[in-house]
Amino acid sequence: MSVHFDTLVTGARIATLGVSDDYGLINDAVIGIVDGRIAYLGPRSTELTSSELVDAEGRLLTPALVDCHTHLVFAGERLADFERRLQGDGYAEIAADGGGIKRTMAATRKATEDELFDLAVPRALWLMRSGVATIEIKSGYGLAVDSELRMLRVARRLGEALPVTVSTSLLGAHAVPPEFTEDPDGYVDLVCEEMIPRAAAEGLADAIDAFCESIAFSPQQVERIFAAAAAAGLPVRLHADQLSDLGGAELAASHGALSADHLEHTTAAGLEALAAAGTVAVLIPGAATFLDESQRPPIAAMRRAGVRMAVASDLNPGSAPLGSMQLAMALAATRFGLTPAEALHGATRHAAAALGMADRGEVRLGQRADLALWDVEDPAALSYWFGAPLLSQLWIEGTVVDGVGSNAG
Ligand code: DI6
Ligand code: FE
Repeated sequence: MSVHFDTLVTGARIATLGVSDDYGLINDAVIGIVDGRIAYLGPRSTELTSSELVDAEGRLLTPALVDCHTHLVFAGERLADFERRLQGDGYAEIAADGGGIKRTMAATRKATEDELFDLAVPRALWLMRSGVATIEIKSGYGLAVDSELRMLRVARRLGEALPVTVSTSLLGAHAVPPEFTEDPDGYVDLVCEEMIPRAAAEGLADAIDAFCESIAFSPQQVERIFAAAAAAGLPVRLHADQLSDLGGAELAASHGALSADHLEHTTAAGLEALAAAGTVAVLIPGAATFLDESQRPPIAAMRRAGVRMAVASDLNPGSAPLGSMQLAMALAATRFGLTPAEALHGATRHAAAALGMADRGEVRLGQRADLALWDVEDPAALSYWFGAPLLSQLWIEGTVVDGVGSNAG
């Protein structure tokens, strides 16, 4: 009796990531795809037939990558800030005198929805060319009700116009906008009483995020935002302990956050809280590298505490103009000391967990057929090459994405 598939991929070295601390490699297994799902994973046999047949010729196949932290919808670049930083000015210093997030806010508020969309499409394509099939996108450059919702609408449109899955986070609490300089708590009221309820009612946000930092929002203000998220039935995530330790990890964990992101300054107590809550630590080596921060997140302690570590690009105009998850993995290895296996788990399985998605991030029966075929054989090569385009072919929900890999098609 023959079994028919939409697609069969033969001859791949498959990094299944089905084991927690290694690649879970299987050589020369066959993957069968039906209706966008992995329907077979096992030995080759003459009974397996398919509409499409792909011979991987010994190349590496992994789950498609998941970028679980980006700010890729924005207008205006920050080249003036960049040049100032190269002259020695600090990120917080530039933010304090008119640059930083507020500079991007001014440009983003002026842009129309169509303009923001047109600017964001190529950035999403950059990530897809590095093997990404799922992208989290935050708002946070509107800092007013209408412009924040506009950013989320653009993110939703990207998910409809492109084959990638887009997961959205409302980051109204990214910075205090100029109208509220004298009344930051008044701005938090606006986030809690208008932005979050409207984003929830209009189905625009999959999660609520906040930036907990001395230059942004205090733990007390974040508490209020998280309470409003809970009232709206939305999960939370947090930019925590990036530039200083304000107890952001403990705060995120105490609200059962999906993820706590950055964590350069997190203490042992914070890591234990994350492990106990099952909150994923999202590592962002691109921002630490671009800002030339010497403080690294406590990776060894994360391992000891059993915290799941994801890796993300943070694609944004200020701290991480980084358009490649492969480069994010390479930086996670070289700058933060992750093993290449940890970096790959971090860019797939754990990143999916950071988005609350259980249907992707591994090569296993029943998972979405979001798969990346690479022009390498050894999975460590993905964390070794800096910015080389190694993607051969990308499938999203079982369908080949044209124009993003070296395999013309
Ligand atoms: N942390 C970051 O690294 C980005 N946002 C945040 O909360 C920076 C965003 C920017 O500078 O535009
Ligand atoms: Fe960020």
